[in-house]
This record gives sequence, structure tokens and C-alpha cells, in this order.
Amino acid sequence: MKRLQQLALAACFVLPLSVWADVTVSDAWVKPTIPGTENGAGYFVIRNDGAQAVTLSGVSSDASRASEVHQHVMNDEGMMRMRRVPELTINADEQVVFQPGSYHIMFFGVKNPFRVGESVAFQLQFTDADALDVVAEVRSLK
Ligand SMILES: [Cu+2]
Repeated sequence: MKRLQQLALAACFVLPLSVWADVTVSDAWVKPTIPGTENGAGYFVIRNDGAQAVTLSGVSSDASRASEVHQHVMNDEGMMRMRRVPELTINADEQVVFQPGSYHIMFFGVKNPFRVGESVAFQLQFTDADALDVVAEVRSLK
């Protein structure tokens, strides 16, 4: 009985740690904005090394009027279209690659043109984890 109580006590201290999100973003970059246009796109690899799935629920940035998580999808006519992704789940021990033609961060109404060598800051929001600050380098298409 004593041992059981000790185990229960230990679990109380250990449990909060196990639900901590362990999400990292790497290789963050944004495309330079095309002169005469006001939208931009950002890419990165997001990895979940935690024990539980996390759900990306949005993005915010001071660099543009609005920003959204997007995905490219094929429509009925076989055309690639972009669609807003309200929630994206990243399972435990998995990663999702944001890249041209796939998932991306869409920046609407870029305030100052994204120029190569500069950086763009944004923040990723999760339903079940703390927000994550990201600084992306402006890079030419690779
Ligand atoms: Cu888009």
C-alpha cells in the first residue's frame, strides 16, 4: 500500500512533464515577394519529438496584414489550388514538411517586400501547446 502511494505521488510529478510539447521548427525560409504583388509564402520543417500529437491551429505575423496555414490541393478540374488548413495535426515522433506545392504559410498583404537576406518573424499557434516563435530567412527558390 505504501508503495502504491509512492507511485501515485511520483506520477503526479512526472505527468505534467510528459504532456509538455516538444515541437521544433527547422530550415525556415520565405520566398522573396514578386515585385508588384503583395502576398508571400513561408516554408519549414516542423517536428514533434513529444509523446503526444500536437495540432497547429494558426499563425500570426506582424510582417503582413494576415497570415494562414495553407495546403495545395488538386481541384475537380485538375488544377492546383490553395486551401486554408484550419488545423494540422503532427503526430508524436513525426514531422511535416512545408514546401512549395504543399503546405505553406501564406502571408496576405506583405507590409514591406520580402528581400533576399532579410528575415521574417511569425508565430505558430497550437491548440494543445505553447506558441512557437519562428524567424525565417528570405531565400531565393531552391
Ligand atoms: Cu497559399
